[in-house]
Amino acid sequence: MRKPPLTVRSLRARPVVLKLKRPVVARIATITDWPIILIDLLTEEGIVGRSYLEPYIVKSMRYLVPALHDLGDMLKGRQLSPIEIFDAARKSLRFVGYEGLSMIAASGLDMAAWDAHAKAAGVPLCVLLGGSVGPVRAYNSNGLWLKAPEAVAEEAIVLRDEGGFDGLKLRLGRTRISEDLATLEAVRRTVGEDMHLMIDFNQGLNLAEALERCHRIDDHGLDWIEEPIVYDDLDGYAQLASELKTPLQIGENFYGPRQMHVALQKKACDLVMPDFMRIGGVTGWMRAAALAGVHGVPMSTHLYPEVGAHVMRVTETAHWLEWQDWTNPVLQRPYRIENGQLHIPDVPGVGLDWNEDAVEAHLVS
Ligand code: SMN
Ligand code: MG
Repeated sequence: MRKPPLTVRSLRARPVVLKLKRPVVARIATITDWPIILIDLLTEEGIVGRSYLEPYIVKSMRYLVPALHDLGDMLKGRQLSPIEIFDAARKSLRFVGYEGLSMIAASGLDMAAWDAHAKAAGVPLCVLLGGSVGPVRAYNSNGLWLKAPEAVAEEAIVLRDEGGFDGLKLRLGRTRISEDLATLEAVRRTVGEDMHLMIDFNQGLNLAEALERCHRIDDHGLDWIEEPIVYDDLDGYAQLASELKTPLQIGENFYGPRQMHVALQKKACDLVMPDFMRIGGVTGWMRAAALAGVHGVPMSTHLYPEVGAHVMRVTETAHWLEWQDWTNPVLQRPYRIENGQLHIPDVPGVGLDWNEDAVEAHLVS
């Protein structure tokens, strides 16, 4: 007999801040403190849906946490059907705009709702979505920020050996091109020709600089060049994509599938890598994955490796999962990485549980 649907009881959002083991040092920002909002979506039936958000900026949690609580209050008593919940959350914020913080809050809620939904069905999320539990190919994105070339090359070995990875992402955008080139060469010398190397400029260049730098690294056998210029300059991206041989990667700043549609229409990139807190959680990802499939564009994840692993199992053009372990300290059972692959735990839902001692130690108000 069909089980009755879950009913939303309340939402709890808790802000924590972790010190990054390897601080983010990019052209546009340095981040030492990593904000995480832990979301628990409680139901009348006792099932708890869990997700988290990583909004980059600690103070942003001061407005995101109340927004999440408001959504929880609004949805109290409602049937927990993830797509309906997501659409209701977005529509409730339509007058302040669909993007930015509205989308981030709705995405966090959405991921928790899908977790609860899969738990109620008693299956891992990837199974609920029509797939199976299995490994997902990942590259290590835990470091390789803007440091001296030799230091980056040394760290590349450490990151490779953290999980037998055959893909690494390094960041470029140093003051001088020569320093970027020296870093690329040092890393390549150290890890060898077989290592897949992705590079990320984190939006640090203007178009003229990007044209010059990207052409200079275009023959380095890179898997992709990511976000060389400000994320919303799609005309600039279209020019870069048409000139470069190396695949151009964007997407972590798409707010919803429609922005991805516009980027694909403009031929602004060769690859896409939506971020779960901006694309619209699992619901937004699945809608975007259909678009990527239609266009034949390889699709990678950005942050959120746990939920990312589940949806990659059912993504037609699944490419690379971005592995980042920055949330691991507050997780009860961090996902296992082996031979460069992420292994999904065979448990109902996404498989997120909080390490409450660690949460308590890092909670902020
Ligand atoms: C990134 C991730 C996390 C913090 C800053 C920058 C980056 C990526 O753009 O793609 O990993
Ligand atoms: Mg990036």
